[in-house]
Amino acid sequence: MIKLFWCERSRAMRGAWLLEELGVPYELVRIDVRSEDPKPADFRKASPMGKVPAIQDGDTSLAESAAFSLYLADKYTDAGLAPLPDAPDRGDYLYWMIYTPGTIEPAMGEKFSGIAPNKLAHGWGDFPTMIQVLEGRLRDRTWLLGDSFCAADVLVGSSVNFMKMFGALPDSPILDAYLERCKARPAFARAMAHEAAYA
Ligand SMILES: N[C@@H](CCC(=O)N[C@@H](CS)C(=O)NCC(=O)O)C(=O)O
Repeated sequence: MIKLFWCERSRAMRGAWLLEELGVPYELVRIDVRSEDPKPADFRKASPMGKVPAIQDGDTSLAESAAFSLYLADKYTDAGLAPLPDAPDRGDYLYWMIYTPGTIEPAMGEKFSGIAPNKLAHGWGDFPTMIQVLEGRLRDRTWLLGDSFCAADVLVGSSVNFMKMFGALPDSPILDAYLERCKARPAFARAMAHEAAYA
């Protein structure tokens, strides 16, 4: 069975959410990333940076939520969370899969750390443009690819949730409505239920 290396109140929620959306059984392995205690060897192998979430699936183990989400959504293709490689929206899908690690997260770092925006020099653009581009994408769409929910919605939806929780989300009816749609998904609620044990 797939192991999900997970910690409460962390980005690991998105790993649980994806696995719940896929309907794949998994074992939740809690790693307390806030403690200095030595971590198990299988976790250290999966996550050289010592970060959650990470997964182990047989001989394959990897961290970085976008990386393992690509892996899982392609492996469990019947769940319909990833367009097939030759589908017309595969390019859009890949772009939005990488929007979280490539653009949202560094732009959040810019905002939280008070780094001066410099979209010419910074690979992620800047925080206001990141929000503007996301709003533009979701203005007339239910989900990032239109009518069908995909794995990129797990990554981006969880990032929007994160920004909302930390007061970093500007006033945005478009992103607020998107977040409500994400939260209304039964798989989101099942992933959040893991948190309750550590509240
Ligand atoms: N880019 C990573 C970010 C993961 C990450 O930063 N996880 C944090 C918790 S939210 C962590 O494990 N921090 C512990 C540490 O770095 O020691 C991903 O998307 O999976």
